[in-house]
Parts: sequence; structure tokens; C-alpha cells
Amino acid sequence: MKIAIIGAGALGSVIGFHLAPVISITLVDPWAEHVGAINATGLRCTYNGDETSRSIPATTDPASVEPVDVALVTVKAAQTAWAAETAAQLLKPGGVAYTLQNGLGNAEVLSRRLGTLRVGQAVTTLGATLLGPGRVRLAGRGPTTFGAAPSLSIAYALADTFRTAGLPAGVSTDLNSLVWGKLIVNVGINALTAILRVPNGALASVPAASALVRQAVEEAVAVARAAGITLALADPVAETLAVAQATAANRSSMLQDILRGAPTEIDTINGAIVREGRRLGVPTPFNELLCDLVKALEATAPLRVQ
Ligand code: KPL
Repeated sequence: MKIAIIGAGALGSVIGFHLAPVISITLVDPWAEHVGAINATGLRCTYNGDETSRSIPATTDPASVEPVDVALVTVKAAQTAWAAETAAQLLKPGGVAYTLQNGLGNAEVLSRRLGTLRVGQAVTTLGATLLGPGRVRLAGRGPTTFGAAPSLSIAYALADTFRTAGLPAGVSTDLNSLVWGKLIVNVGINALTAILRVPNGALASVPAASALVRQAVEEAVAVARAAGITLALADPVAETLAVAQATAANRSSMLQDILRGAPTEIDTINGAIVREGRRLGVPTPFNELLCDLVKALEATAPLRVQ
């Protein structure tokens, strides 16, 4: 099996770093400086203070990659349309793209270009931060679960490959409950950490912040129920706060985006709750406010007082 990882950000880079010794992979990313650094000195991955360098083929040019069986899509939501075009170029006729992205709506963007039978979804809790060109930090090897659709045999092959590479992985026939479970955790943590500019742990340790997490999560749970989703979380507020505590020192991906002046994934996270809420007649005023605040943060970046 040949794999291309589309998007060599934090997540794509750590996955590539682990898979490279066990399977044929190529990293594809438009960021020339990052790709150049990986090709020059290998991808450097720090874990618990130790840095290891590994040589991995990386390119900015999809046309230079031989056709692959699987494309793992790990770009930010704003680049999903580019990833769809890239996957269309890279995949063999029977090949499948799996999105490992945060939030809702990315699989639909890929499906519009590739067709639903060539798009799968996976949920990952791998924690990583991109440190700079060619350098990534692994925070934790949380499990990755591949959806059984559209191909059970490819899902099992991917989970096996991940496990062989030292990454915990499995396959689920009910991925939707995991997708929504992760969405709800992101709804509770990402926007609030970006607005308050705090590491994840502050949401669990400061009661006034935990109360805001509760508001965001309770609205999202009401939307999930109205959508008929069986959530994999027994107590969504407590479990979101537990994730904030377990990743206490981390900066959420949305806080990292805001600090870099990059577009955030607010539309596929809290924005998805607002859209689904409207469709199903469930009010989501707090998530609407979070969306407006994050969009204002994005728009005012050049004017920010340091
Ligand atoms: O997935 C995450 C993210 O930052 O996007 C959490 C779980 C909040 C960890 O930082």
C-alpha cells in the first residue's frame, strides 16, 4: 500500500514520522520552507525532550508523486478544497482519501470532488505541535479510529499499519458518535482557549472558565441529540474538562492559529454546531457568540496590542 499525507502540519508530520519506517509514504504540503527543511535534514520530532530525525520524502508538487492507494488528509479546514484537488491528482482509480481533520464538513468537501465512495473519515487524538520548518513536537500518542466506510479492508489495513508504526489505532462501524464526541470536546476547548489566550488546563482549573465550557458543550449536546447522534461520551461536560486537564500544558490548535495570525477552524467546530442547530431548530446563542468573537479575533489580528 502506498500512502500520501496531504498536509504536513503538526498532525500530518507526526503521522508521517511514525509511518515512514514501515510503509511507502510521501508528505505533500504547499509550504516550501517546511518541505525544503524535511528534504535537507530529515523531519525532526521531539518527544519528552528527546529529538529524533528521520528521512521522509516530502514535496510541494503532487505531480511528482507516484499514484497512491490512500491519501490521509490532515490539512486545516481552510485548505480542504486544495486537499481535494490534490487527492484527485494523487489517488489511483480505486484509491481512498481519509480525512483526519477536526470538526464537521470536511468529508463533504472531499466527497464533492472525489465522490462519497472514495472518502473515509477517521478520528484521532494524537497530540502534536509544529515548532517550525522541519520540526514537530509529539505531545501524546492518543488513539486513531478509522471509519469502516467506504472500505473495511482499507480501514483495517490502515489501523494495522498505524499499530505497526507504534500508533494506537482501531476501526469503528459507528464513527459518527466518535466524530461528534471529538467535535464536542473541540467546541468546549478550542474557541475559549483562543479567546482567553490560555493553555487548555486553565479551562479545567478556573471555575469561571469551566462554566463557559459547560455552556458551549451543553448547547452542542442538545444539537447532537436533535440530530439523533448516540454520543460516545457519558458526561460530555466532565469529559471535555478531563481532556482540558489531561492536555493542561497544550495550546489548543485554535489558540495556535490565532497566535500565528492564521485562519482558524471555527466554522467547522462551533460554526458547525450553529448551522446544525439552525437546521434542527435548536438554539445555540453561546456558540454563535464564540464564533463572532473568534472571527473578530481573526479580523483584528493586524491591529493587536502586544
Ligand atoms: O484537539 C484539540 C485541539 O487543540 O484541536 C484538543 C483536544 C483541544 C487538544 O488541544
